[in-house]
Amino acid sequence: MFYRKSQFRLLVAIVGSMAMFFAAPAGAAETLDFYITTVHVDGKTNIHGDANHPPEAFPLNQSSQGPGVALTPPDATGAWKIRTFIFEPAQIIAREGDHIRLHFVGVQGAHHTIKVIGEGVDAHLQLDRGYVKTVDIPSVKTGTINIICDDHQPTMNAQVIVLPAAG
Ligand SMILES: [Cu+2]
Repeated sequence: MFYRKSQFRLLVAIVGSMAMFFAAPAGAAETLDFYITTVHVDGKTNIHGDANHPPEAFPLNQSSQGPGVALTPPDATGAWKIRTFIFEPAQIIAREGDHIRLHFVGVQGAHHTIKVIGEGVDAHLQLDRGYVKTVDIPSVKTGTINIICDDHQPTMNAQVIVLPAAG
């Protein structure tokens, strides 16, 4: 067979792209974007009761759990609240070799001091409300990556669970 040069180049390109397609193993590494939002959850009630609640006593004997769980005693009207800080989502699954990007979205809480620690990862960031900050991990390793907010312990934690690559 005889091909003109331009036809030959085209043929090489097509065969080359097919080879790449067939060479890609099942379960090949992916690029994954995860958005992790800062959240606080509030429970509000009143020692005298209100339109939505029966009377609820303030938990006087509850020992402090740290800044991640804040109890605000009853005000002059008897209203009191509990607030806890969390990441949403708190658990993420990836596979060995995946390229993952963790985008932290500051929605609730004025400020968070966040660390992302695992095999080959040691990132520290300051996150103010209204900002999005990204931790880019080009190739994750099997194991656990811990995400911790130093400002809101013991509750504000998350994990990336990295499973072995698919066979
Ligand atoms: Cu925090």
